[in-house]
Amino acid sequence: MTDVILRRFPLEGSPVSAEVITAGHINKSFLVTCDSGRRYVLQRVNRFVFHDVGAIMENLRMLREYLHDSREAPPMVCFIDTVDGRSFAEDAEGGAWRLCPYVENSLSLLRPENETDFTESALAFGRFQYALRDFPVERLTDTIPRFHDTPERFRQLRAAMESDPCGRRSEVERELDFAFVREERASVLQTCRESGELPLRVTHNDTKMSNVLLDVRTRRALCVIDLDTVMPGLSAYDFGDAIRAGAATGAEDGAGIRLDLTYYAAFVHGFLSACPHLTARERELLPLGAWTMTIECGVRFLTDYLSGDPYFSIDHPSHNLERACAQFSLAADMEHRFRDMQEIVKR
Ligand code: GN1
Ligand code: MG
Repeated sequence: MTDVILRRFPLEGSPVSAEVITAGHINKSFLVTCDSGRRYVLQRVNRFVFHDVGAIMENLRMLREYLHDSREAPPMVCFIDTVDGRSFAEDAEGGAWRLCPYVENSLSLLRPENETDFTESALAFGRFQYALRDFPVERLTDTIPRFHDTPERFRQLRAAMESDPCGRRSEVERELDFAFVREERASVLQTCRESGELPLRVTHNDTKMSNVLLDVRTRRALCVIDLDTVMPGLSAYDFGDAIRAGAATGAEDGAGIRLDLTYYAAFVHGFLSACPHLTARERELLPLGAWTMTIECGVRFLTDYLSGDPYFSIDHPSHNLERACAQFSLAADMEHRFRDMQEIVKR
């Protein structure tokens, strides 16, 4: 399949290999090497998740154009148009494929290896948000509507629980209780968004460490990647999702994970220094953002488990349940350390 698709793109040389890149739960990616030595990343976008690939590519085009002249902006990866001038190619089954140059001498870490790595990711996501602070957010299409609308995620969980299509509900009563007693607090950000108390920003919305490329030698951030969910959002989403994924004591599916406050502080430092434009209220709600994104992610994993795992790719049948439990364990630990989390932001 990749051979046929690659013919639709103007490559430097002929492709000699296409290896699967295993990172990511949604899209399928390949590292393509050409006989010229040039390397590319070829991606098949998951259309079950992203219904309008054209809208994603149009968002990215607008952002690239806007950032083009800005000196402070971190570089964005550029997708390569097909030979017939389209932003992506379609295969016979309706799959959507796109291509970008592979960033040589770069490194994508699943988790930060030290605090400096994590601060670098905070600087990269913070600079991205700062550089786009005056971009008219309303011009961006919501590529996944209500993506971080936490109350909506709870409604989806309730629906999956009630229909219980796989008969898994009885296994997860404890996790359901854990989630639903937190529903009200987890809805606070959405309420602030709707009331206008928090401003809409251009946000990345999937700010895990692996979505920043680091220079292999200097370990400085080169650019942010995985821009499919760049949409109007809250600064707390980007801060929060990064903490959820990178300031935990273990992997996203690791049993009993907790918050590492040293990593948390390293991220706060980088993010706030890159984002001097945040309002006092935005800064104040960053810790709540970390907790909310963690609960929300747990709710999404649990919903997917109850639904028979249609959304996130899994390694084994109970994977989404393990992920949900890990997120809830992390959120519970944040509740114990919430004062410290707030103090660190204030300082
Ligand atoms: C998904 O595909 P990936 O790994 O970049 C998901 C994120 C979740 C993340 C959890 C479009 O991201 O929202 O936080 O898994 N992306 C989408 O690891 O749903
Ligand atoms: Mg992603």
